[in-house]
Order: sequence, then C-alpha cells, then structure tokens
Amino acid sequence: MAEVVTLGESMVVFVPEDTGPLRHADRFRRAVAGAESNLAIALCRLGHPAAWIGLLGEDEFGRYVWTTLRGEGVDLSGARLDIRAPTGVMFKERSASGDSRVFYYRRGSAASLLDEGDVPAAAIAGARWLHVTGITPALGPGPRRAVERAVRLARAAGRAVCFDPNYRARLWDPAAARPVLLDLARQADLLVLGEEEGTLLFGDGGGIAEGGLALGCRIVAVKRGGRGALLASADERVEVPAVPVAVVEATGAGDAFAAGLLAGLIEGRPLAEAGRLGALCGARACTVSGDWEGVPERQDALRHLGGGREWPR
Ligand code: KDG
Repeated sequence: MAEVVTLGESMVVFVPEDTGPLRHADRFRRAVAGAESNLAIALCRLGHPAAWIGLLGEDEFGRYVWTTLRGEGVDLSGARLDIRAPTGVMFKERSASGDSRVFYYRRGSAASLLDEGDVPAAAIAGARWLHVTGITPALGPGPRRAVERAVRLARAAGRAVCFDPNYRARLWDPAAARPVLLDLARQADLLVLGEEEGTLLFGDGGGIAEGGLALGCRIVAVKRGGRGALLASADERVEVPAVPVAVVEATGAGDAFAAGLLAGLIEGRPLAEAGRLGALCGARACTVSGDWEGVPERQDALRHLGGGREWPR
C-alpha cells in the first residue's frame, strides 16, 4: 500500500537541448513533467511507496507518461487513460542561468476532466499522507472539486495532508488563486512553499512561517532556493542550508525537496534531518534538464548525508 498518495496532472514535456529562446530551439528531449508525479517518483526513489491519481489521454503521450511512472515504481491503480481528451503537453525554455520558462498546451487536456468521482476513497484512507498542490485546482472546477474531496477524505480518515501552493501565473491570477490556496493551506498539516508564494498568501508584513503556523499548519517549510530552507513548527525553527550543485535547470526542485522532507518525516526523523534530505533531493533535481531524473536513490541519499557512511536509520 502507498505511504503517500497524490493527484494532479502529468504531462509530456519537451526540453530543448540548448539554452535560449524557444523559437530557435530545434532539438528537444522528451520527458515527463507534473509536480505531483515528480513528488511520487522522488518518494519511490527514496524507498517510500507512492501512488498518483490522475487522468492521461488514451494516446501515445499518455502511454509514454504511464509507462515512465510505472517504471519508476509509482502506483497507478487510481489513474486512468481517458479517451475523451488528449494528454497535456508542455515545453521548457532554458536559460544559461538555470532558470526556465514553461509553455503549456494543456487546456482541454484529459487531466482537466478530473472530477471528484475520480478520487477513490480507499486509496486516500489507505495512505499515511495525501499530497496536493495548487496547480490542480487551477485546471478547472472539476479538478478543484477532486482536490477538495481528496483533502476532505484524508482529514476524515485522520491522514496527514501536505500542501504546496505551487502558484503558476500562467494558469490563474493572484486574486483568483489566493482564496483557494489559503483554504487548502488551512487544511494542511505540512505547508511547503516558496517565498513568493508566501507573500501571495500572507502579504509582506509578518513572516511566512508565522503565517502558516497561525493558519493551523503543524509544520511550515519555506523554500529559499540557493539560500536553503526554513522549517518551522510550534516549538522549533530550523535553518536548512542548500546543498551546492552546478545548476542545469531548476524546475522540479521544489517537488523533490517536498518529497525528501516527507520521506524524512515518515521515517520519524527530527525536522533538521528531514530538511537536509529535502535539500539534497531538491539540489540533485537541479543537476539535470528534466524535472526529476536527478533525484537520488535511497542508498545514494543516505550515504551523501552520512558523509560517505550510511546515515543512521
Ligand atoms: O514543479 C514542476 C512543475 O511545475 C512541472 O513539472 C509542470 O506540473 C507542472 C506545472 O503544472 O507547471
């Protein structure tokens, strides 16, 4: 049975081999993207069974995404290929600094047809954690209902909820997003967010961590990119240093960070250790042009964190 279940949209992504404006890119690598499936893959690599719920088009890209996720060990028993609409497509545009822009061709995709009937109660209740992001409710009213049902089911079953607002300006504007994201954050045990998302939710005034704790989250993780992360709970504040790497492309780093942090928490590690595992996974995700291919396998991660020896437990 999966320890973590998540739901959302997975897409085929085309990643240019070269940096620079997309209009000049003529060689691409095909890969799989999607914040939630990125997290599920990373958890599987870290030895924690994870399940992804979602709809893919019943087309060649859908089959490609499906076999990739299965190949990485993700449980797809709550996922389906759907004949009604195509698999979403995304292009990255890479810059020499490692930042990238994304272009979506996902309107009307199979994932946008997701609705509450696609969320199996047993899968949610059977896992220890539910992970959702703010991308899914931005896809339309059906996907939003699906996320809300998943959160309701998890809470009713006493399962923990992890929420990453993952605000995407290309999907909705701040005024539409804010109330929806705040509502989901309020129901989360673990809130993982970047500094800009913190400002979107809580304004510039008080701290982001304080804002999340005041909403009722048990743990708030504020991702600060190359400056590491701040983890906060009612009785602890932990600064997690970034793991230095040569950055190729940073998309997906936040999902990998959340996966490492969740893995550490599931293993009962102190917040600082869980944060270090998150920081390592996030950093490694930046070493490749795909979202998740750089995430370490469990033994590799534990050895790195143990300084060449196995990290305890
Ligand atoms: O976090 C990485 C995601 O942004 C990427 O994989 C694509 O899910 C995606 C999205 O909707 O932007």
